[in-house]
Amino acid sequence: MVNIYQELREAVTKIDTDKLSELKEKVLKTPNIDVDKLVESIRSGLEEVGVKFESGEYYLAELILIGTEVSEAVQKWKPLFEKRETGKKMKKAVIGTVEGDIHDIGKNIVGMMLASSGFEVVDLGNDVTPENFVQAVRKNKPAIVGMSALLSTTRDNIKRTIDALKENRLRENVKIIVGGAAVDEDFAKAAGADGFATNAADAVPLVKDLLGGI
Ligand code: B1M
Repeated sequence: MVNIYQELREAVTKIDTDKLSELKEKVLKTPNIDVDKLVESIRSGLEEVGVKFESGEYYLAELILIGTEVSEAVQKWKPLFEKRETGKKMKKAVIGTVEGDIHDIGKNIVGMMLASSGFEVVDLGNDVTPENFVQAVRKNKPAIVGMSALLSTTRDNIKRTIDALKENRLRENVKIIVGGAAVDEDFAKAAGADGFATNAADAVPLVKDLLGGI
């Protein structure tokens, strides 16, 4: 039997917006939705869309369409992420997609997961310059800074941001985690980050671990 996660993955991959609209509602009405499986089905569906875009099967207009649809779905499903709420607010996390990069679906999910685990999340949005990260860290004094990068042309802006934090003597006060399709463990280490998360579900235990197991 096809389950809701498979249906969702297929609707994303086929850019079937009618089916996706139906599933946006169905997900909210389905009891005991597994949020991690939900995220994985849209992530893997979008990954396949990316492959089809690269091979010329899909055009930019289709990439924009599915990107918008999935962003809307994720916002609509926000209550599902909030169900994991632990109650008390803990430490602050400043997050953003780095300069030059407007991909924000993954970063938004990471933000919701952190918020649902008790972090106070300051989301700077996308295309965030190193200077804006510096200002936000100075103002909010977070325990965590999280950066997302999906383009190979923008991932070096992670290092530029970390360097800017160092120049402003703010680096030693924060733990920095990075993620997104353009980065991996080795890149994270070379850029000077404290950790890398392959997916949103891994981001939460990673930050808790970096903060001494809170
Ligand atoms: Co673009 N895009 N895109 N795109 N896009 C990619 C990234 C690409 C791989 C597609 C491809 O060609 N195969 C390719 C990059 C190639 C490269 O650099 N090597 C690409 C390109 C080329 C482009 C444009 C240049 C296209 C053009 O204009 N010609 C352009 C660039 C715009 C810009 O940023 N300046 C562009 C534009 C867009 C849209 C705007 C149309 C849209 C984004 C909409 C939006 O985000 N609001 C879009 C989309 C949808 C994609 C793909 C298909 C899907 C991305 C996505 O949302 N995935 C993508 C293909 C791919 O990723 N393979 C592609 C779902 C999301 C849940 O996964 O973001 O990986 P992800 O997040 C995961 C983990 O990575 C992790 O947790 C998340 C959940 O598990 N994670 C973190 C992410 N951030 C984290 C941070 C953390 C921790 C974990 O800590 C802080």
